[in-house]
Amino acid sequence: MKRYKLAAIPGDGIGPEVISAGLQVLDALVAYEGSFALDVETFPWGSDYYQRHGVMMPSDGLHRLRAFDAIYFGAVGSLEVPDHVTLWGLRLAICQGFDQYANVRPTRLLPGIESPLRRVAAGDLDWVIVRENSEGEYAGQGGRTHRGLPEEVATEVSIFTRVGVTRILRFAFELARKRPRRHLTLITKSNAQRHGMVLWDEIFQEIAGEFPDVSTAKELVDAATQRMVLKPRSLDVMVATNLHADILSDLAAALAGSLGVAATANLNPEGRFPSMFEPIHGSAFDIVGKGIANPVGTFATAVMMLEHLGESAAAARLSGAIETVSASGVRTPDLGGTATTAQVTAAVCAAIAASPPHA
Ligand code: GGG
Repeated sequence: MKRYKLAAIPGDGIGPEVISAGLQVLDALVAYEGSFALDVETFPWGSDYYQRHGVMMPSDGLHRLRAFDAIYFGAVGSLEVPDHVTLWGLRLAICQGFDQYANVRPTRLLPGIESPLRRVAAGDLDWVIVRENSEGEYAGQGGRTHRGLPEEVATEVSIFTRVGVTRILRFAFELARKRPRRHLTLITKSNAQRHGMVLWDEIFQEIAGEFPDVSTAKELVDAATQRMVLKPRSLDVMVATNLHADILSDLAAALAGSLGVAATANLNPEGRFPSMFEPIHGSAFDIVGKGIANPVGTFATAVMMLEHLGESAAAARLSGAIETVSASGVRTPDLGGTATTAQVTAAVCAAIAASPPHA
């Protein structure tokens, strides 16, 4: 029997609630499949850890995670610790430390969920946003001088390297090639940002020649937002910088009903380091402890993780169970329902147990 080592980092806010739900569903899946096992170790890193130790994770944190096959991450962000400290101390420390340069964010309308867009049916909204995840606006370059004085200066420098841009664009083309529509939209702001964004345009043009089977389009990020709202069917795979794609994927999730259903994978595609899987939502302080956090994004994240591990049959079963429960109307309040996290989790576990065995 195959055994996978899984590091769980529930993190902050509703992170522990949704990761606990995700692990329950994974347990149900493992029990049903019987062909693989997950050895889970949970790491109590995050803002509470910071309050006690002054760091979001210990200095040997990456070294300890290195031996795992995958990382299952909840959320980061707290009312007590500044956001830039929590983000850089944990999520970005792992993404950048493990060179997880490809952040994949699929969005699809689940059965029974109504989009806030009028006249949008399930097949109309089926996108994957590829977010560059190692540099760009998140390069961490810049600084502040003359603090507190009227002359104070702050710089936030975006770094775009040929290596970084080439590898994410090639990744996006490869991904687009595997989808039925084979269409890739490059999203930049190369009219205003005339250095880095023009480099993206040029490299995109160069690489497109290697993928004659993938149709392409280019869109400025502002225009992309209205295309997503007004002509959702015209989009398939989108690729954009770290910041642009982060913003676009929140919009995408909202158009699919709720941030609570959206999943993401932070991939080191070459497998030199473990990859990390997380719901795209943050810690959602407003609902912590109420038992109503939507666990569907964390379940969909588990689907991506199982696919990454090579457990495609289990991934398909879990995906089917999520759809069954979504169609049945068992939903948390963010989707207009009245179910609790525990009720959605129990319904997905029951749907797994009731699913037909593999042919
Ligand atoms: N599970 C995703 C998460 O916790 N995100 C927190 C956050 O603030 N992310 C901002 C970013 O990654 O750009």
